[in-house]
Amino acid sequence: MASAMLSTFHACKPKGAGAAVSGDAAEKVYVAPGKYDEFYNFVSGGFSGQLSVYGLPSGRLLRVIPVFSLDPEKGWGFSEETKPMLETSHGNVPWDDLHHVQLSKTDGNYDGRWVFVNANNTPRIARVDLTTFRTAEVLELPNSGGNHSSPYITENTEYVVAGTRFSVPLDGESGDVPINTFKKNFRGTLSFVSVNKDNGNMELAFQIETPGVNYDLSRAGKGTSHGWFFFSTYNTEQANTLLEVNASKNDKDFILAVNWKKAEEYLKAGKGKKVTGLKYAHNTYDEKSHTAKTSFNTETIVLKAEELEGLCYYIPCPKSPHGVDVDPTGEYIVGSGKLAAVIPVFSFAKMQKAIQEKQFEGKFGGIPIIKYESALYGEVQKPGLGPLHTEFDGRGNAITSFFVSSELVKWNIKDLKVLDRTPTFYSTGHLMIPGGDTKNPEGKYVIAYNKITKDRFLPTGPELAQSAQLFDISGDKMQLLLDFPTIGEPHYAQAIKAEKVKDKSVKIFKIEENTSPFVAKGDKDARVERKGNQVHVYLTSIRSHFTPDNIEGVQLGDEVYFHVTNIEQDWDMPHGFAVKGAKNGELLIMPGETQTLKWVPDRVGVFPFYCTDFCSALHQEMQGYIRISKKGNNVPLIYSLGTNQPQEKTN
Ligand code: K7E
Ligand code: CUA
Repeated sequence: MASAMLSTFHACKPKGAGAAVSGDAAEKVYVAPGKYDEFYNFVSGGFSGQLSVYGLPSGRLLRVIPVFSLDPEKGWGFSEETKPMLETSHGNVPWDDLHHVQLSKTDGNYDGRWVFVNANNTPRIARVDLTTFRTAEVLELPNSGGNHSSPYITENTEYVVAGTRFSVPLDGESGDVPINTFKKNFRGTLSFVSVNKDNGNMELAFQIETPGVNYDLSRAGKGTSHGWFFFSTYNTEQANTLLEVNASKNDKDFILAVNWKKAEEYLKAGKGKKVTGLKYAHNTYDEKSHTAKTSFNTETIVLKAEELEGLCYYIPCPKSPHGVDVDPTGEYIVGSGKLAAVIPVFSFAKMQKAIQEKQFEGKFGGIPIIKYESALYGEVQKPGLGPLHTEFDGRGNAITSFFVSSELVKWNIKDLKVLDRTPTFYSTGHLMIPGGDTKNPEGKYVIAYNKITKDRFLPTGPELAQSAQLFDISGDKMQLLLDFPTIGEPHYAQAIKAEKVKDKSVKIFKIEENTSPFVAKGDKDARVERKGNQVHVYLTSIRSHFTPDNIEGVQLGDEVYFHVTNIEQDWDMPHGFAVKGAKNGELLIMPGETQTLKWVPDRVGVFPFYCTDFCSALHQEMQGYIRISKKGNNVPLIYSLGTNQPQEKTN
């Protein structure tokens, strides 16, 4: 039994793997040199911990935005200013696993302000600002382990929501319990993070505590179902070992429907329990001082699902559902059971009626279970093997990705008939239609994000790039247009019309607005100061020199802080900074910005520093020296530019 089930879990290679694309495909993805793409495509980097940005339809990589991992291309996590962004209650975490991408929404459509992403391993949500394409904020989540059904957002970005993948003993209690007491001691939490409408700032508004299961994915209701949130669950068996067998026993797991408007009422009525003694990090990056800071929160408010009537309901859903997706109207909720032979589509209206008429089939952990048939709109029959995720084309159709049978399948939401299927290469995870989770999808393309590429690209050793495959969906048949490799593993992705973002892009930081305590706004501010064993070097950089470029009088045992201000006020004119032997990497500094490299010299000598970003014809001249002397010597602290000329005679 178990082995038969397991074998279905491995991907099979579709027939026609070498299928040629049709003649006009190249034309449809060709973006002429110097022309812009129509969409920005934000693609999760999976185990890379980063978010990458591609143009569509060209598939050109435009940028990798560092979020949860160190990034030497951007200096992210290396400069003193950015280090706090990786801070957590566990200390500085240099690498995480990013799965899901959510563009901010107003009235159920993308508004082009922010992108939210999740860190799976050490549970966090980040907000990326789409004026700078930089991470502006990171919030750690307490009482969570494996932040996977995250960071899905409500239709006006009222909340960013995160369900814990792993149920765990809660942080406020002793976690020192036998693992096989899962049923008794392990709890699930759903975190509702509020987002400030003006500046995007996140705050953990409340958490809902539920019986211990695994939460996989989630989606907000919209339109008719606005005010509700849906979470897929698996491991309702509450197993704590060999889950591939033990969490696949139940014929049906659940979709948990949460009435978050009701949660707000309960909070107002004082039904939330304040939990103290927690510790979770909140990191913010200020673009005026170009500096991040970390603060730690200690409290949250918890609503207990089983004690609050009308807050939560379970809907049975076949076989360990992965994705749960809501159509553009908000009426249809699609559950994708990884091991199921059908795709169930639930009706929000029927679900509401079932609640009113108490059409329940008992309770799970104190929460009512709505009868499957009472909430079911219908089932898509024989769709494929291993359905994972569904997006919507805005013309009444859904497209579902299939991992095991490696295909995309298009079906009609009303009559649940399969309309078209196309092979993918191979083992598609998420898929994405631009605007595919909004009220108004742009049903022009679908992209399959594939786990395996095998023979699709030139071999590059044991690991091949994961890939995205772009299909035209404007006609009846899906038409493959393009393969392009991705950074890391693409899980979810979203795409937005370029014009909603591009003109808001920041080009420079105004030097007069720079409030860094370490700024040098011009050469007159450039200087070197000693404070005990700390030496602070305030450098400016401009094409093509640093001020100062000769520094002497630093001793072994000193800590040197290079505060480099790029005083250029020109778009696309960064300077870099590197000093020999620096164990902490390098810097890359944007126009008008100040960044700091901490350097602890480990030997006596003269060490060159230089600009790492080819910035002008005289970039190779953009260099300097710092002299390190023995501790306790009497070399005076001096610094200069252009005056420390060569000695006539050497001795
Ligand atoms: Cu890759 Cu959304 Cu983490 Cu499905 S999840 S594939
Ligand atoms: Cu500055 Cu090269």
